[in-house]
Amino acid sequence: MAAVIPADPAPFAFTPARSALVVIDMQRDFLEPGGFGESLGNDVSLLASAIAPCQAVLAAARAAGMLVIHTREGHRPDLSDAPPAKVERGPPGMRIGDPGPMGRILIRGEPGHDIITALAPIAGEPVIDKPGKGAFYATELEPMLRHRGIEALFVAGVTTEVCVHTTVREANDRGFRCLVIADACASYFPQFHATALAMIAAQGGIFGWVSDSTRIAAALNPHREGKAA
Ligand code: TIU
Repeated sequence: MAAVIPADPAPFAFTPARSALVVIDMQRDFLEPGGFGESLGNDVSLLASAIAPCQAVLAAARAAGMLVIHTREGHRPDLSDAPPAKVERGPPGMRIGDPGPMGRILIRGEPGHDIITALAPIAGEPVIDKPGKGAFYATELEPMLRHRGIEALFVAGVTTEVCVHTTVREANDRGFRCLVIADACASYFPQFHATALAMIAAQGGIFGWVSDSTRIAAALNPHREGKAA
């Protein structure tokens, strides 16, 4: 059954069975001290505001029986999937692949690459490992969505203007309608967060819609599994 969520610039219509929640890169490497985010000179505490809203939309999506997908940004231990243009960011000795307090920075299998405990995936939720900023680049995400008939994405995670934006732009070009969950996203730069959200909703929703976790959880509530909706 179709439902509607209040959103900017216009209400967002969706069918839970044809929608997925995508939680982008809520990893220790970005949210905790000693990881990739801090190595780039950022105050990682600025991302904590997204955790509780992510928990709220995860709970609502799971209760509604929606597909939930998590992503992680990271690279192979031999860095064969990491372009030099990316590795060369940040100070030498604190770059991708260098050792840090949570293991090698932004490397798959290291403690820093894990999704934070508060948002850990549960059984049956696919985790997409991505080498780039966008979740569609060099991953299985698009066929995974097509096989399940997904046409709308609810997008949360970090950072708003980097991996969330890139993923939403990729999704929009592939024909998916994206609802970005403002308070479930965060940036090391609050002004970039605000501007990135404004950019999505501007021009009549040039590549998406913007809403928040409260409005989304309220809209999903009548669709809880086992309830008539
Ligand atoms: N640095 C920054 O803002 N973001 C990233 O490097 N990756 C993600 O956004 N996940």
